[in-house]
Amino acid sequence: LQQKGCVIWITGLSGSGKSTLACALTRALHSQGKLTYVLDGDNVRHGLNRDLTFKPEDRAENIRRIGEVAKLFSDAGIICIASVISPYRRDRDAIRSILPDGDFIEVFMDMPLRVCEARDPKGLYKLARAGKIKGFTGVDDPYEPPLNSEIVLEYEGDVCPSPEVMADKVICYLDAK
Ligand code: GGZ
Repeated sequence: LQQKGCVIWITGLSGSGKSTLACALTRALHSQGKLTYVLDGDNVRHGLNRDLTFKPEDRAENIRRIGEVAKLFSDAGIICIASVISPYRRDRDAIRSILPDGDFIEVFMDMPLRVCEARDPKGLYKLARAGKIKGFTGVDDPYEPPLNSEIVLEYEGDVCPSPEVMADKVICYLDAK
């Protein structure tokens, strides 16, 4: 086998750019001939996880299932990219603990809430502020930032790096390993 699998776990607020990064990362890895698979929280919630709500215990189950599936891909030698809010530290650490050392690479989209909220690509923050969505992460539900993620992507000065630049940082990390 040419390739070793791993799990790249992208965590952060809604609108922080997780899915966009997952997409850019996949493109970049494909161009190097690498096999990848993206598990996106929002997509998986339409199929495998359509029985789950956004209550803490359902978020935990969402993350547990995505983590288990990601592990299967990783075992098969595929680079699995999970883009999920995964707001609770405990849930993320549980995935880390089921993977071999070094195979869980946590990427923290450290974008300020005001920026995510200003982007509001689906208008969900607006609905949450209006009380039409309850328990929205960052508004009236918690987000626990990672304490020692492998990679932190943040504003440089006051600009957000492009998805390609962010993807490059992740790839540099993978290459260095
Ligand atoms: C957070 C919510 C909520 C609530 C709907 N809280 O930015 P999006 O729209 O496209 O992606 C978000 C998605 C979050 O799913 P995850 O599986 O990543 O969440 S978690 O890890 O917490 O289980 C958002 C939308 O669903 N969405 N309601 N209340 N995000």
